[in-house]
Amino acid sequence: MENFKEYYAWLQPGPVGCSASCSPMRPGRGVSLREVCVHGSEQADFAARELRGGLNWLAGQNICDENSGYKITLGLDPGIQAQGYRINGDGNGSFITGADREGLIYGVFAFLGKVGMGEDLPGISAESAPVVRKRILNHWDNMDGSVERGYSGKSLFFRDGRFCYDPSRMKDYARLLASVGINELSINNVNVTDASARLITPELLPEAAELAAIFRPFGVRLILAVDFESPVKLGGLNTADPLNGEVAAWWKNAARVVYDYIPDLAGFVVKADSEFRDGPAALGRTQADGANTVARALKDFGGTVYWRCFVYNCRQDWRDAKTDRPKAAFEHFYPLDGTFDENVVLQIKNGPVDFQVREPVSPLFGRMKHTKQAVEFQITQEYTGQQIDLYNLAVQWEEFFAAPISEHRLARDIMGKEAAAIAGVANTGCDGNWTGHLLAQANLYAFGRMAWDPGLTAKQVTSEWVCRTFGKNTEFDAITGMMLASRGVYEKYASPLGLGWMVNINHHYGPSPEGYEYMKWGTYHRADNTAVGVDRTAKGTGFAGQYEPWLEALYSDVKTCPEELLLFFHRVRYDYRLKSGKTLLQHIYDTHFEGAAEVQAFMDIWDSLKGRLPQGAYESVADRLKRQLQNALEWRDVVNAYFYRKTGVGDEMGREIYG
Ligand code: GCV
Repeated sequence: MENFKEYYAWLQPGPVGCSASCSPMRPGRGVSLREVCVHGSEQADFAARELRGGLNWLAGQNICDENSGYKITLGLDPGIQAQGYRINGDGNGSFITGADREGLIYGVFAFLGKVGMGEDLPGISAESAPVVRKRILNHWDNMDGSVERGYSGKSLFFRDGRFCYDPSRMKDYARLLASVGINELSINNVNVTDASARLITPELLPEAAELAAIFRPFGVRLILAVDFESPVKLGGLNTADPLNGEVAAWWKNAARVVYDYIPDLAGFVVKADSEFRDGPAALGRTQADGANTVARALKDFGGTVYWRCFVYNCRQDWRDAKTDRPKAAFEHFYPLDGTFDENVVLQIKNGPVDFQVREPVSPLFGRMKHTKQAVEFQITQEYTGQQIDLYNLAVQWEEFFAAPISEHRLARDIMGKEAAAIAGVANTGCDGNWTGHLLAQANLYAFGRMAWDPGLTAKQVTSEWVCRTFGKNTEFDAITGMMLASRGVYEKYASPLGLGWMVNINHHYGPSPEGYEYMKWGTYHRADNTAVGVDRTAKGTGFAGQYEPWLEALYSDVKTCPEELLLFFHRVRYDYRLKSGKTLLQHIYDTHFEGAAEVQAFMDIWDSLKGRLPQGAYESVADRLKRQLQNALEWRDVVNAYFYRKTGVGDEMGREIYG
């Protein structure tokens, strides 16, 4: 594995990407990559170049590419479902056929992926098309180079108020994203600043257009985050009221300018009426008024408005036990179902609160039947270990897709239907390996793969990533195993039974059981000396009533509520017996001891692979695991001490709890 570089992520060069037993130089049936030649029509030009480059990369030298040997033919077939591809082959050659240019590129990357994993060239056959047409990566990058909730170094795009990037690295990034099917990319933070608001002005648009040109051939279209207040801040108007004619005209003109520079811009993403940002509600208008005005400006250019539903009161009084933050998005948006324009997509966080380790599916999914929606996941690990702790998000996303949204439908069932898009907040930055923690690359990989096909399992995508990154080797199944376990382990030491929010304030790493308890953010667990959790049934805040009756009933009964969400929906006494027979309190103690011990077990597994993995990769992950253990021990001791102090009841097994 001497050519291994973390930077190459899952696109490692072939002789490195595979162990000796599956060298792609001899993929089988006598076909050597060197003997391959690539053919394609003019329309297939870019894809053919990528394929040649990819094969050279995998072969470790240039393929012969003469009109002889094993021929790979690229072509288009509009009969295939949009963005889809088909790959087949016979003894003499392979055919990669795309529905369109995008589909062809995806076909090429799928083919290269399979070669990289050691499949025989003639045997490679596949047919696939994305379930969800828009697969979006949202960067929260600021123009000063910082990244909100970024754990992988500085911004890939900006520095000191300007665009600043290495074009060849940017091309590698575009390739990485396209290789997992990501086709839209917003580059700036939804918390738009005065500096980034100017991205839609001629001052910065020429540079934005240059960036768009790098991503375009890879089928990745840019999105810009815009400020709802732009008509005031940029246009000098005295209001941003979406029903004001001048405001609507301002947006139309702004859109015309933007599309002059970037004719294929995918659209704008907007965070309004959220976390101190103004929006239509602040002006007495609805979210539909706001979204539709911007959407009408983009319509003629084929653009979409991604309107975020993260609208809630972030100035709540903790004494007010009636207002319940998870209810907010539904209250604002559900009554407006059917009133949004065709080119509005409501971007809804996967859960009703804010990317916690465990939340139910947002009740908006499935209930808004006449409005296009995007699921928003957080790939960057804000609440899930910040790319210090190992946390494989594919497991969480698989659970999301498999969760019921009504009696007869799972979240997966609306993907590609009401859910027209899947967006993920990026976990990438300027760090050499893109994601800080090497194993966090798997989260970006899984995001793209699962947005393409929400039916994929965490096991499939994680083992694929391990194989493509480290090579095909059964010993590496242990890596897949620990990655798949990692979400559960983190949950054990960080967040009992759907409680969430016991994090340190602001930066959100490490434990602080009452960090948010008396704050304005609406995130309370209300632990006292007899019970903990929030009653969100009809007897409590009524949040459960936002689901369809069947689901409301399921969540509202303490006996049928999934135990992992127990404290999200119920206020439960510490002596309540869980299905295991343990008391709630003992369960909390046990899981915290187990979680920390399981991190130690991860370290042992990783240690056992020393010498089999590239040294640098081994060391960088070993170092993160060491830091994770410190974090897990801190969580264990702080949370256990907290509940011990509340209850005065010790651990049944007599383990040390700091009183
Ligand atoms: C971009 C959370 C994060 C914020 C983020 C916000 C959002 O509250 O802590 O950093 O802001 O979500 O999704 O808009």
